[in-house]
Amino acid sequence: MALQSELRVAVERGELMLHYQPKIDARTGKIRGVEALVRWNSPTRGMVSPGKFIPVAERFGIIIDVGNWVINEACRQTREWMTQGMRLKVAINLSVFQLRMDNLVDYIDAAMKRYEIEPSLLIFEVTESAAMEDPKATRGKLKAIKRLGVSLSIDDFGTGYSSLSYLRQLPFQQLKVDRSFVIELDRDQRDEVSSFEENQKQNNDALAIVDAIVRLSHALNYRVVAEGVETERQKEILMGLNVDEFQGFLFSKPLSPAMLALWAMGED
Ligand code: G
Ligand code: G
Ligand code: NA
Ligand code: MN
Repeated sequence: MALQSELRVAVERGELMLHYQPKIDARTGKIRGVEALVRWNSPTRGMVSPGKFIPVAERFGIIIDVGNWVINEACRQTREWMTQGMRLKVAINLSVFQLRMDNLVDYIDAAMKRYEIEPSLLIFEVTESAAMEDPKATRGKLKAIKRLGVSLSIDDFGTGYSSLSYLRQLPFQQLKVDRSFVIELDRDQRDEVSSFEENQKQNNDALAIVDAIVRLSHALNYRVVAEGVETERQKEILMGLNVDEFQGFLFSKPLSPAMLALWAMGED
C-alpha cells in the first residue's frame, strides 16, 4: 500500500507516538522544557521518521489529523507529567497547513481545557518559512493563538527570507537558530575536504551570523535556542554568544516519555 494510505489509518490505529527532546537552560545547565517530535511506528514499515512522513501528510491532506493528534497527545502527556510532579514546558510543532485552518485556535483551546493545562506550559513552534507564507493571514492566526496565553517560537531561523520589519509584527517569544549555523561554528573538526583557511572563514562567518541573530533577538525580547548542538566546542562558542537555551544530541536525543522522565530526574 502507498505510504499515504497507510498513514491515513495510522492515526486511528494508534500507531503515532511522541518523543521528547530536552531543551537546556544555558545558564543553569538544567532542563527547561522539551520539544515534542512525532514518530510513526508502522506495522509494515517499522519506525518512520517525521522527515519522511510529514511532507507526505502535508501533500495528501492528512496533516490536520496528524497535527490534531499531536496537540492532544502533547497536552495529555503534559498533564501526566504534572500529575507525577514534573512541570515541563512542552513545545509543539505546527505545520503551515494547520495555520491555515479556521478552527486551529479552538482546537488548541479545547485540548488545554480537556487536560487542564496552564497555557504558560505550552510553546508552539512555527518555521520561519511558514510564518512568511501569506504574512497577513498568518499574523492574525498567530496573534489569536498567542491570546490563549501560550508562547510562540520561530523555528529553523536563518533558512527563510523573513524581513526584520515583518518579524517585529509577529508575537514570538522565542527564536531557534537553525542547526546549519551551529554545524558551521566548528567545521574544522568535521570537514577534511576543505582547507584549514576555508574552514576558518566558514567558522568566522557563522560566528558573526549567530552573534547578529542573538543580538537582534535579544533586542526584540526573544529567548534564543540553538538547535542541533552536538559538541562541547559548539556549546562553548554558543555560551560566549549569549544563547539562552541548547537543544541537541550533546545533551540528549529525543526520548520516549518514560525515558525523558528518568533523564529529567537524573538531572536534579
Ligand atoms: O525528529 P526528526 O528530526 O526526524 O524530525 C524531522 C522533521 O519533522 C523536523 O523538521 C521536525 O520539525 C518535523 N516534525 C517532527 N514532529 C513534528 C510534528 O509534530 N509536527 C510537524 N508539523 N512537524 C514535525
Ligand atoms: O525542524 P525541527 O527543528 O523541529 O527539527 C528537530 C529535529 O532535529 C528532530 O527531529 C531531532 O531528531 C533533530 N535533532 C535534534 N538534535 C539534533 C542534533 O544534535 N543533531 C542532528 N543531526 N539532529 C538533531
Ligand atoms: Na521544531
Ligand atoms: Mn527547528
